[in-house]
Amino acid sequence: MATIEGRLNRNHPQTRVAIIAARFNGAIVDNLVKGAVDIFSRSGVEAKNIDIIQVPGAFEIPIAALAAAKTGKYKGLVTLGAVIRGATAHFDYVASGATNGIMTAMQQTGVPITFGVLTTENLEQAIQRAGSTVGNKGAEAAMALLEMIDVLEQIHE
Ligand code: INI
Repeated sequence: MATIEGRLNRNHPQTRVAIIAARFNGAIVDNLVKGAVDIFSRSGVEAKNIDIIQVPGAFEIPIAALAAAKTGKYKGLVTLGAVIRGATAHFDYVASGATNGIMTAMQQTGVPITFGVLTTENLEQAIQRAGSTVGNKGAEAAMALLEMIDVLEQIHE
């Protein structure tokens, strides 16, 4: 019997990744980016191998993720954004557009893309998930990405 699972203690000096970050709700997203970069740095991903791709809002994340994934340059992508219900009537469209588009980009390319897009009822919940009381979802998305990169490499071995 063989069990394949991602090793979190692996060093990643050759791993190249990109972070796709929405500028909308930038104060929140900046903290998600910091959390993701911190995890990558502590896992040995070199700063020169981390590209940060800025897009206007969460709705634009999928097209940038698809384009980045198609280049073949990246082992994986982290997507970061904050969609806050109180801020807009079109919350559901932006949130589901981002979610479905990111999943489609991942399925079309086979490149792992993790989901660090907050979808919250209000600003308070977003702040909590961006490095205060409920952890940092950017850091979690970076950890999930490193795990998936390792799982996929082992599947392909
Ligand atoms: N984009 C977000 O990332 N978060 C939001 O909460 C948000 N709201 O509230 O509207 C938002 N809207 C912008 C959207 O992502 C697009 O950038 C815009 O519609 C232009 O296509």
